[in-house]
Amino acid sequence: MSDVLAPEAAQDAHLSAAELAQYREKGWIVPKWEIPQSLIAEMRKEYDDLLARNPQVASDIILAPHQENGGSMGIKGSRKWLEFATQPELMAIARQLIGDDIILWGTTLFGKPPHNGKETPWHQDGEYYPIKPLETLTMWMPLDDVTVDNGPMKFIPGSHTPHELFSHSWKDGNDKTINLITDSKHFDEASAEPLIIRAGQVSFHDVYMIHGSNANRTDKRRAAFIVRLMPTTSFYDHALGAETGKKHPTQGYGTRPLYLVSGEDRAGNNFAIGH
Ligand SMILES: O=C(O)CCC(=O)C(=O)O
Repeated sequence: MSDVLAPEAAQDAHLSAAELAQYREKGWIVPKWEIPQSLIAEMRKEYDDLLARNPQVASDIILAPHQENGGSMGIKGSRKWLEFATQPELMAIARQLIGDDIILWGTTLFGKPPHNGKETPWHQDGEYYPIKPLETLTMWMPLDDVTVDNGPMKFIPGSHTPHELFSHSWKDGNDKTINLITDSKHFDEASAEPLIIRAGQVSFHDVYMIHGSNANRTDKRRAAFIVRLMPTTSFYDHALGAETGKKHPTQGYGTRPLYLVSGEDRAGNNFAIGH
């Protein structure tokens, strides 16, 4: 695929009414538009460089790779991840889903390395977030092709529709990327749909949707770059994040920098603590 977007490719960076309806009904959407393969190659190279610069860090979950100086895990990151996160086509699609005014408040790399890439248990993203009212759109971009075997994301379709956080229970163990797990009484695992997409495709999912991914036991990596966006009508409460984040110190919810990536701050106080 060429770097220069053909006109029809640019048009694909737009969700049709049917795609918007699918997002509302199921809780996620994979648009027709794809990240050009040349950019995927750049992202993979940036990922390899990041791992080389941070040899002390396990690749299963790396928080805030876009922060050059640390972030909550003390990663030596790079602003390149901000550029990847805010490419115009992604922003155009995000605006259709959460409106014109958008704050980027987080990025993560889930590495799913070969052979023993950790499981991400069932959860709702919103269980963790200090955002009021709770809103976040996640953009999930695999750097490698996802197969049925290498730990695809699994979604419980429609689980976002009550707009409710279900009960979660803490399960100890460092065999998983997160420890707060949605209680099984709230959903039917048999209804899960795996997200089998190739590198270049992007999935957008709702903050209330129940999802997770199995361990990767194959000999192929399944890394993904994840971006968290919120409409600026919500308030990112750093004080609450510091409190609730005590259970997840590496998440750094109390110190996350916010980036206004589209429009203006409608809540008006998101930048009161300065960024
Ligand atoms: O990449 C994964 O396997 C899990 C990602 C996830 O749970 C998320 O992005 O919310």
